[in-house]
Amino acid sequence: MKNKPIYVTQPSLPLLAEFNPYLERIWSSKILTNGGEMHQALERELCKYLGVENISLFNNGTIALLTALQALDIKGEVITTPYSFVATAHSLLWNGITPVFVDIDPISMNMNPQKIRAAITSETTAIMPVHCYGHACDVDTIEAIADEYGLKVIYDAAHAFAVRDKDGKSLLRRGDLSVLSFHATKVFNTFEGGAIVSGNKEVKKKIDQLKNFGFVDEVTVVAPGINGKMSEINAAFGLLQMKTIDTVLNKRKDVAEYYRGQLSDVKGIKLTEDIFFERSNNSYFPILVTDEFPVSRDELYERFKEVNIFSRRYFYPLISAFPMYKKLTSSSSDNLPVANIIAAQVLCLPIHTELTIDDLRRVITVIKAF
Ligand code: T4K
Repeated sequence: MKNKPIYVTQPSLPLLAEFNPYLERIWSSKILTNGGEMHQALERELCKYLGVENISLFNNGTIALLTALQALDIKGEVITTPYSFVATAHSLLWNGITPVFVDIDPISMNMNPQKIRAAITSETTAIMPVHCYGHACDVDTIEAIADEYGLKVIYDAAHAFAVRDKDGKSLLRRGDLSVLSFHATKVFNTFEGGAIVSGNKEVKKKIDQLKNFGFVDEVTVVAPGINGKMSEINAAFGLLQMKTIDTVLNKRKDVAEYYRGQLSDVKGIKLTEDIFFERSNNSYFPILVTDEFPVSRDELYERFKEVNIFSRRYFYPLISAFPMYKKLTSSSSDNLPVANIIAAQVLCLPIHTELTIDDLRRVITVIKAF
């Protein structure tokens, strides 16, 4: 008999019975969407919990990214990272913007700020870095360069729920906007969902209009907006998830600490270092399988699969390798040497709240068997 499957992630779910009272309220109000009671309550609770001024909820992180670019009127070229989920760059293409990829830093695996200046042209209007795996970018350096050249900064913070920066404050308050994903695979999930964190009320107002077709009132449309609204059912689920988020973060921390303890001295396995932040959310547990390990990253990935363990190669292939990006000058491997190496070595181990100690031992046993 095969062992039970272990997935790279599983959503943390409350008891179904706990969700029923929320559903009953929605059923009796008959308000299903368009900024109802649950939606407003979740925006308030998230602002309080995350320590930010303004949040606009969305139906997913990708539509939130598209809208963030529209809200700041970003055009021309945007400097970004090839080492991310493809939605980061797709949000640029959908807005008619050309992504310009710069290489990543080998330690943080985030955009290397030292590479930004050389990528700036007269067409550049913004920088879109990603806090990959919830690891904070070097925000001070990125924002200093942006200020010098008059560029906007939109962080793809899809992985960075509740991450604090080195001052102990919310990482999400940095830059002009930060975009979150509340997808089922994320630390905090609303089934599907996302949000934009903005620093001022005027921008939030614009974002809220854009996610509602551009309506300002019943008869006035000021922009070609989109339908990016989060439904009441998703918002209600988010309110319920807020009750357990600290337990979820602590459990993830325990898993990460176990892996670190077990893997720190395995020859050929390199662990990431948390350098720029004080509180990580452990949304992923990436390891690098280097040449010193007895088998390749892909052989280890396949071995895991044989024993019903589903690790993932986030983020391989690089975004720049996909057909719609391949022809860009900035996609050449000469321009992205570090990203190419990391993408060939990375493997994300299972990390979520449902993992038992036996599950974790199974993962470690596979690695140590080589
Ligand atoms: N920017 C960044 C940096 C992102 O990482 C993402 C999304 C976005 C933007 C866009 O945000 P959203 O528009 O998605 O809100 C997943 C997710 O679909 C995607 O949200 C996420 N990043 C990306 C990194 O991963 P897949 O194709 O790897 O997911 P999938 O379906 O293979 O799921 C992985 C594992 O999770 C499964 O083996 C089992 C488990 N799982 C998955 C789902 C969907 C569950 O247990 N339950 C579920 O409902 O893309």
